[in-house]
Formats: sequence, structure tokens, C-alpha cells
Amino acid sequence: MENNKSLDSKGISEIQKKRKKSVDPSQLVKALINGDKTALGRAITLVESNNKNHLKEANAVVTQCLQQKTKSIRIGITGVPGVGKSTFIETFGQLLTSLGNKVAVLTVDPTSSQSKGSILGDKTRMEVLAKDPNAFIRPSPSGLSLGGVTRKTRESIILCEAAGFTIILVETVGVGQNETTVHAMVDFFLLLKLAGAGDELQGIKRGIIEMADGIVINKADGDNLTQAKIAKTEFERALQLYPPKGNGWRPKVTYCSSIENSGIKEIWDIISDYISTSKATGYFEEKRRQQNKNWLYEAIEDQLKADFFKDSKITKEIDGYLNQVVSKKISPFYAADQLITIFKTSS
Ligand SMILES: Nc1nc2c(ncn2[C@@H]2O[C@H](COP(=O)(O)OP(=O)(O)O)[C@@H](O)[C@H]2O)c(=O)[nH]1
Ligand SMILES: [Mg+2]
Repeated sequence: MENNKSLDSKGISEIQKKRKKSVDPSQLVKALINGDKTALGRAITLVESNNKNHLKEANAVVTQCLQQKTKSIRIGITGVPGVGKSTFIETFGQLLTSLGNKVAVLTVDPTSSQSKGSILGDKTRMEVLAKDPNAFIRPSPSGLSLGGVTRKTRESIILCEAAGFTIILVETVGVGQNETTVHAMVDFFLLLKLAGAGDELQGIKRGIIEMADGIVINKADGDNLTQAKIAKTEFERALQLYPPKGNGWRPKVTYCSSIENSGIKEIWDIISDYISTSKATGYFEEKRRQQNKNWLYEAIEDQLKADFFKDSKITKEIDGYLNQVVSKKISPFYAADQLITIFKTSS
């Protein structure tokens, strides 16, 4: 055995390399559509790969998955770190699978490469759901910018849906731009809050309240319950100041305990109500169409930008232009115009 290993180790690793390289997209998609979670995991890895050779295969996989007729609900879950998103998903996810749904959980956390601890934390927090045959949990790809994570997550959603997952939960860390990008990829946006965490209404970033279709005060248990009830009333009052959403929806406020499993069903009722109302008016489909259009524009912008800054002439010239701009010899607009002309003629 030992001998064999040393004799063959090179050969074996060559085979393994080849195997890793040559993915047959059609075979992979076939297995994935049959509900094979390993195939789904491999397809997501392919989509996440930054290797140029994988791009063609990844595109083929996504395109084939797009052809699948799917029915899904995409729910974004946001809130500050520690508010209980992962714990909530563990409890909420189990309710959803018990009702016959197949649940996929994706996370958008561009910081996850720096804070490996949070992934470990999430895995232990979703222990039961992780073992549920009708659930699939995939942490945020690491080592990518927010733009990179966003794109990969969007494509992963398509793959999960083709694999038969009917509810997609996207957990996002409530910092910076993350919420905005996740809001743009889901049907329903749920904001988790804590009661009694300082001045509730002062601490809210206005933009996030405007994005939320539902607000849940989490950790409504023990001594916290009374505070949670008060916070609910405060949020409801505050929300009256906002106009209803495009589809006439007024965001709902409720409270729950993810640990004690109370108030969870009410949240699903709110989301179901939202989905059936917005499907009836055609808003649901319209929103998804609009999101798809926006993704195209964003993808073009991202790609152009990346190509521009990678261009060898640009990398050579840009410092000179920057210096001239800083020393006010030329205007930033003129510099941009010149650089873009250089870029256009170089390609
Ligand atoms: N008392 C109580 N604690 C909770 C509840 N939900 C989460 N927690 C705790 O809050 C901490 C952070 O939870 P976690 O799910 O990791 O938050 P995340 O960072 O938003 O994903 C953990 O210690 C949880 O046990 C809840 O409903 N009640
Ligand atoms: Mg978490």
C-alpha cells in the first residue's frame, strides 16, 4: 500500500487534477436537477471559481439552469452582527421544510475571508438545518470583493432553484453596501432588530427601513419580551411616516424568539401574504424582470471597469493623469475623457 502510494502518487494527482479540470456542464446540470446536493455544491464551486478556464463551463451550467422552469421565493435577511440572523434561519428554515419546502441558505458576507470565525459560528448555529435533507447551506465565497460575492450569489440562486429549492434565504451582514445589493436580488427583504438596544429609532439607517418589507424584533424572550412589544409599537408608529411601497404594501412589524421558537410562524404568514398579494397584481414578476435588467447593466459596468483598470496602457498612463489632476493642471473630467480615448484605441 505504502509502496503503491509512493510509486503512483504523481500519477494519481495528475488524474485528480484532470478530473478537477474537466467538468462536463451537462452531466453536472443533470445531476443537479435530480436534486443531487453534491452536484449542486460542485456547480456553485465552479461558478465561484476565479479561474478563467472555468468561466466557459460555469456559464454553460448557469445557462442550462436558467432554462429550468422554477418556482421560488427569495428572501433576504439582514441585521447587525449578533442580532440573531443565523439562529433565526435555523429555526425558520426548519418550519419551512416541515411545511414541505426545500430551503437553500446562502450568505453574502465579503468580510468572511477575514473573519473565519463567523462561518464556524454560522455552521454551529444551523446545526439541525444543515442535517435536514431538504435544506442546503452554503457560506459566502471567500476572498472576493462585494461585487464578486454579489455576482456569485446571484448565480448560485439560479443553481439552487434549478436543483429544486423553492425557498432561497440570503443572509447578509448589515454593514455598508451589503444590504442594498441583497435587497436587489430578493423578493422579500426582512430586517431583524433588537429591542432596547439604545435608542431604537435613532439607531436606524433610514435607507434600510425603506428597503424592508418586514421588520422582526428578535430575542423576544425572557426579560426582553416586554421591550420587544414596546419596540414593535414604536416601529409601527415610525413606519406610518413612510409612504407605502410600489405595490401598495405597508411593511409589517412583529417579534419573535429564534431560540424559543415563538412568533416564527407569524413571520412566514406575513411573507406568504406579501408573495400572494404581489403575485396577484403582477408586481412579483415585474420586480424580478426589473432586477434582471439591472443585473445586466451592473454586469456591463463591472466588466468595463475591470477591463479598463487592467488595460496595460491605462495602468501605464493613469498615474501621470492622477498627478496632473491633483496639481490642478487638468480637470478630472478632461483626464477621464483622455484616458477613455486611450482605452478605446488600445483595444
Ligand atoms: N435570547 C436569545 N438569544 C438569541 C436569539 N437568537 C439568537 N440569539 C443569540 O444571539 C447570538 C448571535 O446569534 P447569531 O445567529 O450568530 O447572529 P447573527 O450574527 O445575526 O447571525 C448567539 O449567541 C445566539 O444564541 C433569540 O431569539 N433569543
Ligand atoms: Mg450569522
